[in-house]
Amino acid sequence: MTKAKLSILAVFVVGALAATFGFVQAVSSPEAEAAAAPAMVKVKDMPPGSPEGYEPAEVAVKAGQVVKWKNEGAEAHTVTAEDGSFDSGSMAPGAEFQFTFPKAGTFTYKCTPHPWATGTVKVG
Ligand SMILES: [Cu+2]
Repeated sequence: MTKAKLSILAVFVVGALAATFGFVQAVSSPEAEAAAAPAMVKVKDMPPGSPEGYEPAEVAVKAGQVVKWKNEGAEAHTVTAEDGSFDSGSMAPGAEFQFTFPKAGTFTYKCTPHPWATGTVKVG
């Protein structure tokens, strides 16, 4: 076998190993299991000055878990991270938004049109 053919073979073998490893990791990771059960947050209307609006205002999840918000109010709302890591954009009444939290930390968010209403996601 020529050197060129050997290096093509080597690239193929390394690629196949990487693909297999990636597949096994995706199937068996705790993230994949946690993702099966999203945490739900209801979004309610937000009277001026009231800090309430997200119910519950704080949820605790594991890294890799999904949090799902549903607008149960009569007005449009958003779910907008203070650090910019996620943003639902305007959610019409009945609309849903979900986000997967990849790593541990405390993430606060607010409603852009009603910034007095805030929520927190604690990722362990
Ligand atoms: Cu709002």
